[in-house]
Amino acid sequence: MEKFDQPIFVTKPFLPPFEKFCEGLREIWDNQWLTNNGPVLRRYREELKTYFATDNICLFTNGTLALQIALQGMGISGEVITTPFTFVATTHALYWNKIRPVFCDIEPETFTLDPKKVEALITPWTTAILAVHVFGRPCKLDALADIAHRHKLTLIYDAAHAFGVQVNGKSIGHYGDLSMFSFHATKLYHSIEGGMLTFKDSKLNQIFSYLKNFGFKSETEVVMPGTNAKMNEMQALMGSVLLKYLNTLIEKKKNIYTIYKERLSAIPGISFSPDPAANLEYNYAYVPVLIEKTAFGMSRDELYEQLKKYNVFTRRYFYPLLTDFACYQSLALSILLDTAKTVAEQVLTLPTYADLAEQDIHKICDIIEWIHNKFC
Ligand code: T4K
Repeated sequence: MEKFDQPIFVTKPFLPPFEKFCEGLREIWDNQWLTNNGPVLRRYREELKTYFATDNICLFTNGTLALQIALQGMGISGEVITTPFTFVATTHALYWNKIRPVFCDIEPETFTLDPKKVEALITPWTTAILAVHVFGRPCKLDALADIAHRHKLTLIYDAAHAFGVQVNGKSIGHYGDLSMFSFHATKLYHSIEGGMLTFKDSKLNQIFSYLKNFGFKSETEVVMPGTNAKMNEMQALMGSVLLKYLNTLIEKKKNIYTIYKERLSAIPGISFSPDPAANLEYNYAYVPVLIEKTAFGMSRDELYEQLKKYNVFTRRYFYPLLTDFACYQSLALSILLDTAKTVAEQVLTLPTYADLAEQDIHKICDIIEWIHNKFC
């Protein structure tokens, strides 16, 4: 089996035609306005308001700071129930707000927070649930809303992976009290770096605007200890230009996902999450598969290493579990995280990006099939 001539990475940012971006750059040059709530950002925010059908939108320089500010602005404190199967930024945002993360196990099918296990973790100090629509798969929205309502907890979603996802015809950003989206270059949709909050309580608009700009109310008044988390004009321009490509991007990603699923799900030891339910418009942002060692013939880690020899650089999102990182290892666990552990040990995310050629997807599948046949 031949290896690829060039490395195939897990993702590659989608870029608009060069001329399209340059048209917008001309405006920025003419304005000589680069950041601090410039005209391009203000226009982009209006476009997003229309897309999300809400006025409650705030833009940030990245998703991590957006989430940190969300927690600060909503006054979340004490303990927050969250998932260990996510990118480190989810838990770091709690840490920066001096909040204790209480880790709950995940569901085996969608890898999202398991609502059946949440309630037992609630204590008098619990103030919120921070769940993650990991890989863009929605959490159990109704069950989590019910728990949050009954226990008077704030329900926050890390929707970093879920831009473009719709549930019951509504954007996923409409569920829970607040959602954070990441527009990092590696995401399905991006603004080079960037982040966004959507939320229910319109009073938060003002608070978040203060917090992302040092707490300034006017030139001489600072009303809260804010930070600098503003999105700049170049980021806003990229986000605005790419918004027009969103549906095309999702279509391309869906096609890639479908080919992988058709080709690989027949191989023993490789499994995919169940197909999205009828009420869900999924964004196919990632292609996570589980590799079960006995049936496949080698472990996920061995396959990950083997694939590198063919110039295929998959990723093990999200391994290790957050609870295994040095900075969180000492946190006491209230329950076993068996499903999260298994998923973290078996998960492999396969390359997916808009210009990944069909023949290359088939070649990646051929290589995986070949490795399986050779070792099994
Ligand atoms: N919550 C969740 C659940 C998240 O997943 C994330 C971020 C956040 C919160 C925080 O949001 P941000 O503050 O980032 O907005 C990447 C991203 O940096 C990170 O945004 C993302 N999650 C995470 C899942 O993935 P790495 O360390 O895997 O990135 P890196 O640099 O290894 O890139 C992955 C591959 O992409 C590379 O192998 C090559 C390719 N690549 C990357 C970049 C940056 C390119 O081809 N071009 C590029 O410009 O974290």
